[in-house]
Amino acid sequence: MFNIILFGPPGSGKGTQSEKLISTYGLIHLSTGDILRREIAAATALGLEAKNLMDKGHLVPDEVVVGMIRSALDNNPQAKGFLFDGFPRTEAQSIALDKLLADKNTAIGVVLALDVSQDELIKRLLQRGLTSGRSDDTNEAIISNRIIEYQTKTTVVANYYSKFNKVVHIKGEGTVDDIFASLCSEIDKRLSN
Ligand code: B4P
Repeated sequence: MFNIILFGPPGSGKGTQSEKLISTYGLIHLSTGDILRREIAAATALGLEAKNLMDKGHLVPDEVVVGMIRSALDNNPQAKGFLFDGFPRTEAQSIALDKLLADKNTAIGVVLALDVSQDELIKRLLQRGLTSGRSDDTNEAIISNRIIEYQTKTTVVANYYSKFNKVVHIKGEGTVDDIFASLCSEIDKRLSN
């Protein structure tokens, strides 16, 4: 099993690159953002709680997202590997993920961190907001909150995995195909070892 965390600030290209990576490597895509948006669309109790937080640019509580990931891992016993997109977002989520994977005799193989400047992030998210219908993409103040949440709560995830030498930084600006090639090169190096 080979498991990857695709890491980076909101708008760094995680969702975009995930689509390409899962079809190339046959991984199961676990995007906590996508799972939460499905809960919102289905108007579940969890979705209503999540929408309230997401619309302000805040993170959803750790126990909620960890529970979602636990179920997804349990529901895919035959997976060749998982691509975690937008998860973990806090140190508590990182510790919980490592434990869930250890219980299944596996671990994170690599954390691929997309580096993108703040100006570019804001530009991309506002652009996406024109068509995505996502309420968290249309307002610059909410986008700024998401970036602050990332800086205060999520950058620690890279520090956490750096202690285990698992983090590789990738330039996240340029064409989607060039960034994809850089990501594949790092994955291929590890798969051939
Ligand atoms: P997510 O769904 O994870 O959304 P995101 O970080 O905004 O987007 P992503 O980074 O995947 O977007 P992409 O770059 O692909 O989270 C949404 C919210 O859910 C969070 O704010 C939080 O409230 C909640 N949540 C999710 N997970 C959570 C967790 N674990 N714990 C707590 N709360 C959680 O795309 C951005 C745009 O850039 C697109 O329009 C794309 O076309 C464009 N783009 C991509 N690559 C480009 C390139 N190379 N050049 C130009 N444009 C590019």
